[in-house]
Amino acid sequence: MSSVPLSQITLTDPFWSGWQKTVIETTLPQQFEQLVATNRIANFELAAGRKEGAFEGLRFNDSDVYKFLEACAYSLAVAERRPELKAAADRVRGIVDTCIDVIGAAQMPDGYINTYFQLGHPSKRWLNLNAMHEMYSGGHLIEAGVALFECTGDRPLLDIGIRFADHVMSVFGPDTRRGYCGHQEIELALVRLAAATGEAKYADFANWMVEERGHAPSVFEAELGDPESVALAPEAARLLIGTGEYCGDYCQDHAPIREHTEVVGHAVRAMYYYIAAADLAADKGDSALEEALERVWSNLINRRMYVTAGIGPSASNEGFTGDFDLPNLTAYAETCASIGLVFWGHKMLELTGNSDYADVLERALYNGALSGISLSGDRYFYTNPLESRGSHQRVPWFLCACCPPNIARLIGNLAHYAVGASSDTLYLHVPVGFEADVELGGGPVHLSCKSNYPWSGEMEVIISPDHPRDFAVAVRIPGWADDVSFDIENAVEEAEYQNGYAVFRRTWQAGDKLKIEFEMEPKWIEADPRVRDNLGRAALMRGPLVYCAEQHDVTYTPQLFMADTEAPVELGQNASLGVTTMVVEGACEVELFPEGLYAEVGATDVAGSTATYIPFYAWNNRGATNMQVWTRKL
Ligand code: FUB
Ligand code: ZN
Repeated sequence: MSSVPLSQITLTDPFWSGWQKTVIETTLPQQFEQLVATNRIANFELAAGRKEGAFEGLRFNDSDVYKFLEACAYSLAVAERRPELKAAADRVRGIVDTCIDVIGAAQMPDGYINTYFQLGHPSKRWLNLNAMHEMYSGGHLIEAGVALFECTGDRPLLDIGIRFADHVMSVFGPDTRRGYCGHQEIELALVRLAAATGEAKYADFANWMVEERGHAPSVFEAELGDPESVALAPEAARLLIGTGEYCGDYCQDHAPIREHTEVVGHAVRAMYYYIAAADLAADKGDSALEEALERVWSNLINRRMYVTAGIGPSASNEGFTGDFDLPNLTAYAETCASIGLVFWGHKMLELTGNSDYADVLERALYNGALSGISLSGDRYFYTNPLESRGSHQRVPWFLCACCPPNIARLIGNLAHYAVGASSDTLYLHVPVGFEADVELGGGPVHLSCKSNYPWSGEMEVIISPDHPRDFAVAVRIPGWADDVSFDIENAVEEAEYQNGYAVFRRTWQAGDKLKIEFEMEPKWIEADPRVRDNLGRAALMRGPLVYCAEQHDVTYTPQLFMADTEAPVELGQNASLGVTTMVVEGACEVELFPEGLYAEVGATDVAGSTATYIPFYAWNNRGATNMQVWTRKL
């Protein structure tokens, strides 16, 4: 199973086609303005000798430019099939060319590129792998180069990435110097580079780094004994606990990957690490590595993930704490971490074919990741708490701006995660609407899927091979759907059920119609009682969407609500947000506590109320206010 190249597929459902339009027309130009205003582009101009001055910003700011370029690549591919986006695409193309020109000029003759070091610490390269992000930034460069090459056929950025990769491999390797990336990223990028170039050496090198990590002696521990290395990033001392003992949890350097049992440390690092490992496990058919990944995945999904698929509750390590520790108000749940979960879930899906991974991918996509961007496409959340007392608010940019370009690249490349294909099967992982032209069963097939997901569970796929042919259409049955029905017009529908997919293998003729309906009833969800913050509470979901109550729609503070989870839930519309709402009519009570902090039991008055819930991803688009996902049950 692999993906359908963006040149062969267009998303057509109003939801995602709308988001892709917003990204190319609004998000990318707005992000470029920020990259310029914050001197991220200027850093390259300085390194290229085109300007005088000093480096500005965080040491991994180059990566934001690369990730932005990757997002541009996908949007350009999207626009190629959508003529109405041509003007926006031309603008983006101009921005891309400007960036590539200056990045190429900034690269050093030996292939090294990192403006932080080139401008401020030219003699200190590769001294502190743990904290300095040289491989991380370079990994994003490689990914951007691969994406532009794959989406537009252009080589210049790919070649810059290749020169950097070759440089890294001239410094590190099994026969030269032991090393791996403090913030995993280059591993997964090198795997992509190997696939794009056909050069297995890049995947072998990535494999070496993935496997070296966690074996004693730790590369990062050794760096802590080198004063020159420590001087570059004194915060690397966070890897020392108690009496000064090294603890590699933060960067998944605590044990060799095959021994991992729990997801620990910094959430984005963990996701990016396991993405590379899943790719390598697939390439090599390595079942022991696959088992290790399944173990860690199970710990994450069953004990450490929010209902929104936000992950990493703690701000102190931007990551994981312990099992069932999922506080709502203080949830860190970085946007990048949920995006990483979409990516890792997709790799696990491709590795195993099991739809459970698509369930999580979908949950992260429509909730924890999508909440990272405003409906207007130019404001962002870095953290995604499940409750707010009115101070949490999206902003146009961050000092540490990893999340904005990450959400732009996710949306641009969405077809990659939603639809898959093998030589004889089309997979609908997420029931998006699309038009695609793919090779199936040995010839071209046009596929058209009409969908109004996530608002409706009804879809219609029209399958048109150039002549009647045998192949399969495999439709994931979402974990949230209690009832599903399929209908093939003028035929007896017979599906085989495999790994959570309904597989229709038959001789398809031009114009054949497959109708799909997933029952999409509102549902109240409870958490395992060991999640103490959610005791006695429930969250409302419909289809893949988690809902929340936002002060704008209700008379009382959502935190005071107690909902009758047996009462009927009416569907409504919020035209300004463009979302389906859910209304718990009159079946909600509000506690009116007497004046003062404490009162005798029974002194509280109760008022009947109606609660309106909106999708979690759509909150905070009408100003900062109180919000809550988990409502107390009556
Ligand atoms: O370190 C690079 C990025 O910045 C991480 O992925 C985020 O968590 C933020 O710390
Ligand atoms: Zn981020």
